Amino acid sequence: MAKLQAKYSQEKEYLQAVQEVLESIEDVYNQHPEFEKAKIVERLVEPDRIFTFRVTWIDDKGEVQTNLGYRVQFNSAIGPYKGGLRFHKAVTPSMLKFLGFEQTFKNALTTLPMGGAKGGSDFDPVGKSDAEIMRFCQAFMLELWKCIGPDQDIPAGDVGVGGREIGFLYGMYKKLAREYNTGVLTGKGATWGGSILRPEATGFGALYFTQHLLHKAGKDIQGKTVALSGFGNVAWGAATKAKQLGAKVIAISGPDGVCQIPDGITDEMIDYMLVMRASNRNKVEDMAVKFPELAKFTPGKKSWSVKCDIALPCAFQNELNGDDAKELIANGTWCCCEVSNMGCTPEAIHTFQSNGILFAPGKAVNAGGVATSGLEMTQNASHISWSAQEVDDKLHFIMQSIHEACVKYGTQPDGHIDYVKGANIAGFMKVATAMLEQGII
Ligand code: 2IT
Repeated sequence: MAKLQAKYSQEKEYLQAVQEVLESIEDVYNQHPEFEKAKIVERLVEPDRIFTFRVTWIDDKGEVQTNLGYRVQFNSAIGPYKGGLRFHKAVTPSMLKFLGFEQTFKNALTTLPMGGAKGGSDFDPVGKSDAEIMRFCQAFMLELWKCIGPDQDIPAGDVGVGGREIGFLYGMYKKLAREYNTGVLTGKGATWGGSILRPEATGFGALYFTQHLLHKAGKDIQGKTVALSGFGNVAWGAATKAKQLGAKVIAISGPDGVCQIPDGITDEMIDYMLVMRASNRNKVEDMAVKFPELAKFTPGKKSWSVKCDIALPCAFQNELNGDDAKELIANGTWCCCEVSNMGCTPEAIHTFQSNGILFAPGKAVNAGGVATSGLEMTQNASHISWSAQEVDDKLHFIMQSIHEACVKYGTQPDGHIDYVKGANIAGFMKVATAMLEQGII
């Protein structure tokens, strides 16, 4: 860790993600001298390769714009590179390295054979027209297509990249590669190889995981209040399933503030989240404008200021800090499942764990998204399409398996379950064993 800190002193998110995993696996690592001999950790913390490219496109005013594009192929020990693309103004190599590193362990937890990757651009979708989004996606693919393939590297969506963007990206990929294998990207439209339930999968899977966690702790989600952050694809899926399971979603949020919904979110409001996301306005206030009787907007506040039983960060890394965790606990919150990647700061996780709050990390909770991408790849490779029921059954089974793996590796001598350790050790053991068996490469 000290060596990495010296070498990558500017890469805060990457160092944070690596530190959490290395702390979790220390004891297990020391029990396996063969890992040390093969320098598994030294190899595992470095991406296999990073592609960096310039993306130039023309905006609606006719002005030339230039952004940077990246693809971080992190680890291929258990399968081809797999992970999303993030379009956000704050994207840096550090951010994508942390996400690719996390993805490697998350994908290992899914039970499916997928390595870890991440990519994206510092392109800011906020305020962009559909035509600008299309031209950017096409320009991005002009470079990316050489790096990817259905058996090499399979990108998908992440923050700022949803079904619309995947459509534009796939259209350009076909033109360039003259390859018509839809398996090169996941999160596609339902009529051209997309899996039913992929849009819902991250949020649904997160709620299935939360159900298992609560059940193990002798609790039930029925009738509980849930505060979640964001209003994008992940928050939408989480709100949908939370409501279906009988919970009351009383807060959603955006970069502009929080919307409190004291009587619980309605189906119409959940549908409106999709409209808000597609508008590229990035303002949660729009919910309160549309539903003034049901939602109250407070600028500058987070969902963590709202009294709730269960907190579900669904937006961005480090969106819930130590002070937020203290505020939640003071307001009676007793469970936090991280749905965003690294949504909680180390201080927040420490605060939750030392106060006996049920806590589970993103790489376990949100793995249903990429798992369903894996199911999409399977359907594409066999030229078939499963029903919603079939996909949902498989997603259920995968989330249950991930929960069991966390329990297996995370149960402490005093009987309590450390889900952070459990997820990290379970993912690590699978990747490390595969690396060991494949020799020094
Ligand atoms: O963080 C994630 O797991 C994703 N953005 C989904 C990746 C994927 O390949 O479906």
